[in-house]
Amino acid sequence: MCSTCGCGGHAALISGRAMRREPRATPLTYRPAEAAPASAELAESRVVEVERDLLARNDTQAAANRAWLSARGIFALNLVSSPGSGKTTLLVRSIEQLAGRLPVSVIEGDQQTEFDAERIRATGAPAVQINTGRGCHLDARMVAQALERLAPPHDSLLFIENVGNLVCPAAFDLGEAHKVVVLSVTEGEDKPLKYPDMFRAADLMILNKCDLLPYVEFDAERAEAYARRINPKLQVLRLSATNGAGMPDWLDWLLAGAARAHSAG
Ligand SMILES: Nc1nc2c(ncn2[C@@H]2O[C@H](COP(=O)(O)OP(=O)(O)OP(=O)(O)O)[C@@H](O)[C@H]2O)c(=O)[nH]1
Ligand SMILES: [Mg+2]
Repeated sequence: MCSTCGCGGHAALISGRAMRREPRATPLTYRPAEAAPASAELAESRVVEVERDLLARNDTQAAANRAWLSARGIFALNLVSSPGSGKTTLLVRSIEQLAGRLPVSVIEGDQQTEFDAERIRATGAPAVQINTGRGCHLDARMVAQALERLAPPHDSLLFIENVGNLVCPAAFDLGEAHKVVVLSVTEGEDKPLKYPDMFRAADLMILNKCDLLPYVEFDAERAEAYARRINPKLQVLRLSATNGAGMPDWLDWLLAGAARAHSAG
C-alpha cells in the first residue's frame, strides 16, 4: 500500500444516480476516521501501524461486502488497471452483449467526473459513480455505501471499475469474487514485472486492444510469460473491446462465474 500519496486519508464523494432517468441524488460525502496526518511527520513504525490498522479495517468491511454479495448470488468483479487500458469500453460492450441474459450493475471509481458512469447508464444499466478526490483507489467502505444506493438485484453481475492505477488498488479487497487486471498492448509487456502486486492479486488478466498488435511493438507471448512468472495461476484472455475479438471467451467466463455465484447464494 502507498504511504506517501495520502491515499488513506481523504474524503470521497459518491455521486450516485443509479439510473439515468432518476433525479440526481444529493452527493454523499464522508471523511474516513482513519485519516492520518502527513506521513512525513510520522515515525516509520507509526506509519506501518496506521497502514496495518487501515488495511485490517478494510478487510473487515470487505468480508461484510463479500457475505452480502454472496447471500444474494451476486458475482462481483473488481476491474483494475492503469488509466486508459479500456475498462469502461470493455464494460459497455459486455453489458450490451449480456443484455437479456444477465442483469448487470456497475460501480465506477474515478478521482473526478461522472463520465464513466454516464457511459454505463447510456447502455441502460444502473451505475453509481464514486469520486475519490485525491484518493487513488476504492476501498471497501466506499463500495458498501455505493451498494446501498445501487441495490443490485439477486443473481446478477456487479462490475466495480477501480480508479486507474496499477499500484494502490492491489492492496484493497473490496469484497469481490475476483480482481480482473486489464493490460492493454500500448502499455508495454514489462508491466507485470514492474507492478507485480496487481498481477499477483488478480485471478484473470485481460490483454486488451489486441487490434493494435500489428501497429505497436508489443510481444504478447512475453507479456503473458511475465504475468505468469508473477502469478502462475493467472488466467489470460486476449481481446479487443473495440472490435469485439475475443469477447465470447470473456462472456463465457462471466456467465460461468455468475452461475457459480447463483448456486452458492
Ligand atoms: N484500439 C483500441 N482502443 C481501445 C480499446 N479499448 C479501449 N480503447 C480506447 O482506449 C481509450 C480509453 O478507454 P477507456 O475505456 O476510457 O479506458 P479506461 O480504462 O476505462 O480509462 P480510465 O477509466 O480513465 O482508467 C478510449 O479511447 C477507447 O476507445 C481496444 O480494444 N482497442
Ligand atoms: Mg474508465
